[in-house]
Amino acid sequence: MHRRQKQAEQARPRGLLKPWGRLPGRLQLHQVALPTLPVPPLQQTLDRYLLALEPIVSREELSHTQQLVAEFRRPGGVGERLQKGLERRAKKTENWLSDWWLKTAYLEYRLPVVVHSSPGVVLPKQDFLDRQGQLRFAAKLIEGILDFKSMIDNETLPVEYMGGKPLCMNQYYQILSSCRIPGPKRDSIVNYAQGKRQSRHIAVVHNFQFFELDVYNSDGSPLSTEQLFIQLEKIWNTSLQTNKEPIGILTTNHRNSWAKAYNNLLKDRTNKESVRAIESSICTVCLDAPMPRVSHDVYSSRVAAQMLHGGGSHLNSGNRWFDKTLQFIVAEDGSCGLVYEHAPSEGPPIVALLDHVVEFTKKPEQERSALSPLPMPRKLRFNITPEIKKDIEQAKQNLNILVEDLDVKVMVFHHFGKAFPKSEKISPDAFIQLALQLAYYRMYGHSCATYESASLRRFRLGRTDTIRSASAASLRFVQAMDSPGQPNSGSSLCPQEQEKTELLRRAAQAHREYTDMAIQGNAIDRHLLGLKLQAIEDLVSMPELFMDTAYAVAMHFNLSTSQVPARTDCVMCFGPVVPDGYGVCYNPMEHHINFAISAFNSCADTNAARMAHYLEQALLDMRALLQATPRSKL
Ligand code: COA
Ligand code: HC5
Repeated sequence: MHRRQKQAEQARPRGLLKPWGRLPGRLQLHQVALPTLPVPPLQQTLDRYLLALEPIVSREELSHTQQLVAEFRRPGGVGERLQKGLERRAKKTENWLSDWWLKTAYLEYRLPVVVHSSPGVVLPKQDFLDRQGQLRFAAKLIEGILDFKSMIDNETLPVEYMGGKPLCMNQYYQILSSCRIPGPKRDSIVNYAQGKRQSRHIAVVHNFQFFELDVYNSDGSPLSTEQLFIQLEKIWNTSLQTNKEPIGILTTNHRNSWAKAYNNLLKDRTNKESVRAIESSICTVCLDAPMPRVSHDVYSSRVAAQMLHGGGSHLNSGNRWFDKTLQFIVAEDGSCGLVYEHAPSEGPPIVALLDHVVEFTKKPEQERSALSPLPMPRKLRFNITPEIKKDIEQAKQNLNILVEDLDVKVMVFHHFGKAFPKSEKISPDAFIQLALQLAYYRMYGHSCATYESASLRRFRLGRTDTIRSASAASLRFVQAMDSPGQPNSGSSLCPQEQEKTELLRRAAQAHREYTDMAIQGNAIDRHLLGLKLQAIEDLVSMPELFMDTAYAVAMHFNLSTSQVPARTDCVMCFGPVVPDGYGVCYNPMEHHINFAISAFNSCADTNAARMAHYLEQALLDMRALLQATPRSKL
């Protein structure tokens, strides 16, 4: 290594992810030019924290928290001390938050990745109905993935922009050839994207049996669709038995249990080699058994659940390695999609890859060239000891309970899409978030702490912050929406309708302002988390502010939501983050909106289909309101 480069390497701050070493030259230049994530001013965050509590806690709780905030913020107090610590950290690191976030939100989170962390994506149903069609589509899909990979490898992936600002591209370099590894207290991520050990194979799984499939020719060119099809057929034909142990089900367990089972599994050399082959693969392709037939109206919800968890140990849940960052799923009945392990990346880079792959699958196949025979893909063998068998049985049981507990409802809202709010000069995202507030309020009679993901990718190594969609303005709007009308005072337009419209517009404006503040790095959630983690790092006693009931209420997100726009007409889904909450993911298209709503059956108070129903009604009522009050009359 060149001396100066070596010095630069050594000077680099240490972190869990060390992307700089991996990024190629041109991108590195792009990355270094990105701004670093700011630490917001302490007083600003505390003021905004109190505002955010207003719609979700009682007056008494709020006044108690006001006192705690006053204590925390006083000159020379603990708040200032922690803030200084954060500012020092920001000077020393590429991004003061990213390693902390990765650990707190993912690697140290102990619940199973299935349902609790890994999102699923349902792609439009394909029109094949048999194995030939399934394998041909899977082959095309793999070719599309390799095409996208070549853009990453050659640095031809265009830099993305949001609101005219260039975005951090680091996540694209973390999604292929990577895998999560369970650990007793904290997991880790391995990445085989570059260097000598760069991956050349994918892992294919069929009937719970894993194979290592080399996807490059000896001259380095990717295999063609035809070649891939032949290789997939070989895999299929050597994995016809359906009585195999679903070894992959181990990855669905609680992380501590899985970490123990992992150690045990890897004691055997054959097992270790097989696990390494899966971990180091570019991605996994799961050739699934068909789902049980269901009626048309529950089909889409059932597929979303399939993508999230595989349907249970008797169906396809063992046909996965859930720690693998990217798993593409192609079932014999034409349903297909993806499940991804969330730690290395947010949804948008994954969806950009999917959009590319889906478009690629629509291209006509290229001219067939003469095919030289390829070696048989390597079957990955596992020796199952009685102890491993016990771990598998335990994992099966836990997974089946989780599968039974998950309630998913997909709703394609087809009355209108982004175009309608735009025509009313309202941000579509704000409109949808307000509809969610209205639906929740109508169901429960109060507002709840609401999380919406905001991208921090304007900053180097940025991930997300939280848009708190429940605001004083949203509460005023939802309360007004169903209050009994005043008698019409003779004008053609009921004055109350006008007032509601104004409240809707103001609340939408407030949401848009919060969004802008969040994507500029000035939201409150990650800052508060940073102050709390700084307190832990400095070994000062935990400030009372973080042990307060109101803080717990604010962090208990009964509505956990995310907008993930895609060019493909796909449905994206994830689980709730609290036992009595909803997960709501939406993909707003121009003339319709795809929603997936999740809840837990074990909670008597939540119901995904009911929420979907109220959401549909809320969206329709809001449109009717706006249409009844033309803007010119306001
Ligand atoms: N009048 C007319 N049009 C408007 C408008 C208004 N008042 N406000 C916004 N629009 C338009 C926008 O120009 C945009 O147009 P386009 O469809 O041509 O691009 C469109 O409406 C959508 O804008 P909006 O609904 O306001 O949302 P957004 O695209 O700005 O997205 C977030 C908001 C929060 C989703 C986005 O900032 C973000 O952070 N995305 C990443 C989230 C994420 O990472 N999710 C996954 C986590 S894993
Ligand atoms: C394919 C869609 C994936 C969306 C996943 C997502 O939104 O994850 C959120 C990430 C974040 O940091 O906000 C977390 N959330 C699912 C809990 C909203």
